[in-house]
Amino acid sequence: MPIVSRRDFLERSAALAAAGFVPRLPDALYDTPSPVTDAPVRARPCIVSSSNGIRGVKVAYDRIVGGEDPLDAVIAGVNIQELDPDDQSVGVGGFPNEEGVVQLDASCMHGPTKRAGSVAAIEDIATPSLVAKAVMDYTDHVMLVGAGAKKFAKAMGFKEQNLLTEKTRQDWLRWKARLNANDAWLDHDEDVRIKFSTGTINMNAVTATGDLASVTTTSGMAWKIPGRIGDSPIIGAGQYCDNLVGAAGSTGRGEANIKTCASFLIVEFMRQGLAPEAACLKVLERVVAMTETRLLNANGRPKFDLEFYAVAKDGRFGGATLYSGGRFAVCDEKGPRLEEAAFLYRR
Ligand code: SD4
Repeated sequence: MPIVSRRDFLERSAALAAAGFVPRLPDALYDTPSPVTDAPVRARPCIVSSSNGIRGVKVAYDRIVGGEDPLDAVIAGVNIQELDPDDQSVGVGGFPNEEGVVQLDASCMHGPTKRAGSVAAIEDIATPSLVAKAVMDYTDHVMLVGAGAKKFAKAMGFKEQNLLTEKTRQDWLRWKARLNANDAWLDHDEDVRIKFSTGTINMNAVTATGDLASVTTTSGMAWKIPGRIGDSPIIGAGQYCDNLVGAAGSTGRGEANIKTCASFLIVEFMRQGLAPEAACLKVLERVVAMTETRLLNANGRPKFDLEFYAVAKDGRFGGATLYSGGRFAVCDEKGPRLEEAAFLYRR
C-alpha cells in the first residue's frame, strides 16, 4: 500500500468529507500501531485510582486476582470511601449543596458486556456507585436522576439515610455564615477555611485476561446550586471503559471535564496508540485549549486543577494532572502505593 503523507491525507480527507464521506484514519498515521483487539489477551492485572482510593485499590486488586468481576471489584473499592464519614467528597459525610442537602453522582461501565449505568443528584443513599450498577443491571436505561433515581434505589432495596454528618453540617453552616458579611447569619469563626483534603473517587481495573471496568462516585462540588450535576455521572466524562482498549476516569473540576468528554477522549487516544500517561497529558492540553478566559490566570493557565487516571488493556497505567504534585493510587503485583502523576505545569 502506498504511504500517504499526513498532509496529502488531510487534504484528501477534506475533499472526501465535503463529498459526504468520513474516512477512517489509516494506521500509518498513528504514533504506534493500534493495540485494539478483541482476542483474549494476557494482561498484567492492575487497579488505578485517585489517591483517596489507596485503601480501595488493594481490596479491588485482591478481588480481581481472586477471579471476581472487575466492576464488582472496583465498586467494592470505592464503597470504602462512600461509607467513610471522614471523606467529605463522597457518599456519607460528603459536602452538601448550597441548601445543605447532600446530592450524589456516580457512574460505572462494564467492559466485557459493554454496559453502563449512572445516577445523578441522588439524595439519602450512601452508595450511589451501587445504584449506578443497579441501573445498568436491572433497567434498559443508562442514567437516572434526582427523585427518580432515589425512588428506583429504594425499590431495589437500598436504605434511605441521612448523609449529612455533624462535621459536614458545621462546615456548611460556617460556609453559609461567611458568604456575605451583611446577611442575617452571624460569623462565629474568624479564620475557618473549609479544606478539601480528598476528592471524588475514580477507580479502574484490568484483569489478567484484559477485561476492564471503571467507576466514579462523588458528592460533587461543595455548595453547588441544587440540581447541579458534575462530570462523575456522565459516561465519557467522569469515567469511560472500552474492553478493546482501556479505561479512564477523572477527578477535579467537572465542568472542564464535561466540555472535553475527557475520559472518552483518553481511551480514544489510547486506541490510537498512546500510552495511558501520554493520553492523559494530551487530553489535559485539550482541556487548557477549551478553557474560557475567565478561568485562565495571567499566564494563560487554568485556575483549577483536573486529574486523570488511565489503564490500558495490557495492564500499563498512568495518571496526569494539570499542576505538579498530584499523586494517584495503584495496586498490582507490587502491592498498593501512591505514584507521582505526570503534569502539564509546575506549581
Ligand atoms: C465534580 N469532579 O462534581 C467532581 C468533583 C471532584 O475533587 O472531583 N472533586 O465536578
